[in-house]
Amino acid sequence: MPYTYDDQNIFAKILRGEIPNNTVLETDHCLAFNDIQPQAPVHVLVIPKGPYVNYDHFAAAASDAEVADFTRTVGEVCRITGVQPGDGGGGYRLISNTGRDGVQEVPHLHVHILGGRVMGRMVS
Ligand code: IU
Repeated sequence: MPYTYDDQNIFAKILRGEIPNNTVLETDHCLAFNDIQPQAPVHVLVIPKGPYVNYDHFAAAASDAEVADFTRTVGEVCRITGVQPGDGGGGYRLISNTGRDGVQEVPHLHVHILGGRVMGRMVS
């Protein structure tokens, strides 16, 4: 599936520094920042710096270095924010809304990290 990246999307503007963000962590290939409408005590978005529309696009087109950095950044943010699961406690939920049926709003890949409270069961 070919993807056309819209460089006017809000996360592209954040990456270019045109819109401020509350950064949690920046790496060579990723930016992690607090969601402006948090749904949990910890609600961080992790995005790649590369122009990837969604998870499907990223999985097919990103380099191994980008994929590795993304995965490690998610883990590092969980450690920094204190939501990583210990012995029987903590933990978090990862969500990446993808495409129309996933009800993705911003067309730049992002993974939501949600934590700091017990999540509800996923029913929809
Ligand atoms: P979605 O998976 O595309 O639905 O999530 C988009 C998220 O981006 C949503 O949780 C918004 O609150 C968040 N967000 C943001 O953090 N900063 C912004 O300027 C905008 C949206 I617009």
